[in-house]
Amino acid sequence: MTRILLLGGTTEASALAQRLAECGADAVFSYAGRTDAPVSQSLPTRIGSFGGVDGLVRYLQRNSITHVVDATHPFAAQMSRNALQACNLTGTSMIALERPAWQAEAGDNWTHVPDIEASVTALPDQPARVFLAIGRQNLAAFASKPQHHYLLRLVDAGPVPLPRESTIIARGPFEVAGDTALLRDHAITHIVAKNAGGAGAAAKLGAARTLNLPIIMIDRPALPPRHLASSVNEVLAWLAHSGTGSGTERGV
Ligand code: 3Y8
Ligand code: NAP
Repeated sequence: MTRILLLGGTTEASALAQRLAECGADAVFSYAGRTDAPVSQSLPTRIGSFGGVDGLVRYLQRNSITHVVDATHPFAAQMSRNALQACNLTGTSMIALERPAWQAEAGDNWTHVPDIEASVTALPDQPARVFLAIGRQNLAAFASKPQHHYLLRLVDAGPVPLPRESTIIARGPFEVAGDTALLRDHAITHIVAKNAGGAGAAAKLGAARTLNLPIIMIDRPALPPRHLASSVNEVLAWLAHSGTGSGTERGV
């Protein structure tokens, strides 16, 4: 009997959840509980961490999970590493739904950096006005350059560790027109972004192109080799062909 654990938190995960619900799949959606009120899903949903690899192994065993789909964000590297390890330990089938990295287009002004710390170093010393479109978890690193005015976009309100900042509370996905107006209204001179891929966070790339602004692009953390899919349909085909049920059961 196929039972699916869908590790979510991205637009693609939500789209896959919808498709699984439509075909009556036996699946559960998982959020980390990082935001106060995550978007509701069309699958039964669990919220909160598993408790490391051991906790995830116990979860897989206790819930008779046969397939794991890792549709987390490319920067959710710890979750992805844990999922791979737990699935190897329990012999659970796993696939990762990974969206392609963004590529700079002709005329774009991107500086690639390997991590958050390098993105701080890449900022100028002269005071600038910086759009930090990286969420909340990594803001503390920028306190070492307090001379800049930071425009922050966060999912939930809360204290931020930066002396000069303006905060926008918004949950994507975002549009180019809205991001262009935002960057212009705040006289932004630099953008820091994670190479998230996908459409949900791509609006700022188009806005930077329109306004001819430089982007400091944080490359994705490296992950161990794993079975990859780049679309929802590819995951559904994998589930249909690797399902363990007899021919008579509803495929997914
Ligand atoms: C909790 C679930 C859906 C999923 C939507 C996508 C698109 C909108 C764009 C900017 C960049 C950022 C951030 C972002 C985007 C989608 C997707 C995506 C970027 C929610 C969600 C959860 C999170 C966690 C949150 C992080 C933060 C990152 C904000 C829900 C809305 C910056 C990543 O306050 C915090 O602690 C926020 C933490 C991890 C990165 C960070 O380090 O701060 N996402 N984002 C998930 C969970 O609990 O498991 O609340 O509804 C999901 C989405 N965020 O179904 O429509 O698919 O990427 N999320 C980045 O890409 O740089 C915003 O502002 O331009
Ligand atoms: P992370 O750093 O890789 O994960 C840290 C720990 O959070 C994991 O080890 C796990 O705890 C728990 N966790 C993460 N994702 C989980 C999930 N879907 N279900 C249950 N537990 C989860 O992850 P993150 O970067 O904080 O991302 C957290 C969530 O936000 C993920 O769902 C991700 O898809 C979403 N998100 C992240 C970003 C981003 O920029 N990082 C952007 C958009 C959406 P235990 O080890 O204790 O089990």
